Amino acid sequence: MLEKRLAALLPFAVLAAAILAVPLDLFAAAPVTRQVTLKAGQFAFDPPILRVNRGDRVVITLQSTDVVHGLYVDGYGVSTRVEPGISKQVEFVADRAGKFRYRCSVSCGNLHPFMIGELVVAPNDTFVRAVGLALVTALATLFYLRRFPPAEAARE
Ligand SMILES: [Cu+2]
Repeated sequence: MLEKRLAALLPFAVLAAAILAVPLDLFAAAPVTRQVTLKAGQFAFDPPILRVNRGDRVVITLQSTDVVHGLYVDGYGVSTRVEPGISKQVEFVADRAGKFRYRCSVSCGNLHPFMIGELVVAPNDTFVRAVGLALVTALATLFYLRRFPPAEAARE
């Protein structure tokens, strides 16, 4: 009888797997353009952390508050340099989720190696998947209880 019960739940398992496997983009919030002004100064970036969602277009206006600085974003290969008084714009699509460091790429003083910030690209779909899985679990439970009521189970 166990096989029959498991077989009855199979469609739900398939549905749950589909929710996990479906491409990220279907669940993602509509991508937006993030305009950010990033100020580089000895020896930090302001803001030190940039948070975006996967799929967002990121437009960074880089400004220097003192000497010549650079910007290099790990994993995205974004690279530019900026002179004081002249802002520089770079843009890219944050198509990979994760944490990526951005660093100054122009030797700008003795603490230059510590001039590091962090780009956080959120996967942008976890919540929707969780809701989907919870719904499938609830449906499967209801279906299972109707199909195999506990009273009948005792007789088997
Ligand atoms: Cu620098």
